Amino acid sequence: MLLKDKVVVVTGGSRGIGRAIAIECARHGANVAINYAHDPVKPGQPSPATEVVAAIEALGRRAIAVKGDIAQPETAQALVDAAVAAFGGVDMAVANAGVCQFHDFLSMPAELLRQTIAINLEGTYFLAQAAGNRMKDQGRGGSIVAISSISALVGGEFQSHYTPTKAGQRSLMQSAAISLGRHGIRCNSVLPGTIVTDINRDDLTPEKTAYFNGRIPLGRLGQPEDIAGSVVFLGSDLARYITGAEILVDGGMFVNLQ
Ligand code: RM4
Repeated sequence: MLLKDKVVVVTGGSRGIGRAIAIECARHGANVAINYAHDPVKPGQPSPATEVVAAIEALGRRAIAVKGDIAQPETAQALVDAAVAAFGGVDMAVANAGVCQFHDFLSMPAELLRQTIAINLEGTYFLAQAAGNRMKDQGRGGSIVAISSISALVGGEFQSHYTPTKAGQRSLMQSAAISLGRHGIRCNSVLPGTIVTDINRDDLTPEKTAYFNGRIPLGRLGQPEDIAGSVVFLGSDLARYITGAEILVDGGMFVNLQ
């Protein structure tokens, strides 16, 4: 119960890492507002956003799902406003929404570059700003966490549009930590390694999966649930003196040069 009665907002919270974070926060006692951009319905199944809300309610907590494109500045504000209306405030904001359409550098379309920056980096900026203002007005501190990546530290051949956004999120948390420290608002990053989600399902061929499993000291690719604990920790009072920092959650992949 590290987040008992806290209010958490999570962008991109209907699937993948965001979904696992939303549910783990609820397991630790939080009420949760998730943002999602798309909510495709498959016949006979609940939509992803509906499923996350139901999973949180099954844990005895409350949840709402708010649709919106996080690249638009007003989306983050609307998410914060919805959390305030439903649950009375915001204590933690998780900038998780992100895209990575793998693409060659020399032929990168300007549109794909700009869209990736708009969602991953600008979306994080707008959420930190909207949540930071609300937390400042509440006067009880808060925690902002960006879901960056191991790709903030290393390059990727087909990720030249994406790795700068991940480095940028980490840098943004450092600067925001300085601006918001005086209000008791902590800003940190989590850097996941390779986590199996919809974002990389096509990229992770059986051959690549076997290669990664061999390279990663802990012997396997990550699952979304492997990331959630570090986020709960950063939102909790256990992390009360941690700001402007980052946690690499990659099974040891980064340190294994060979
Ligand atoms: C990560 C890292 C992973 C990749 C995802 C899309 O940050 O580069 O290897 O699968 O991005």
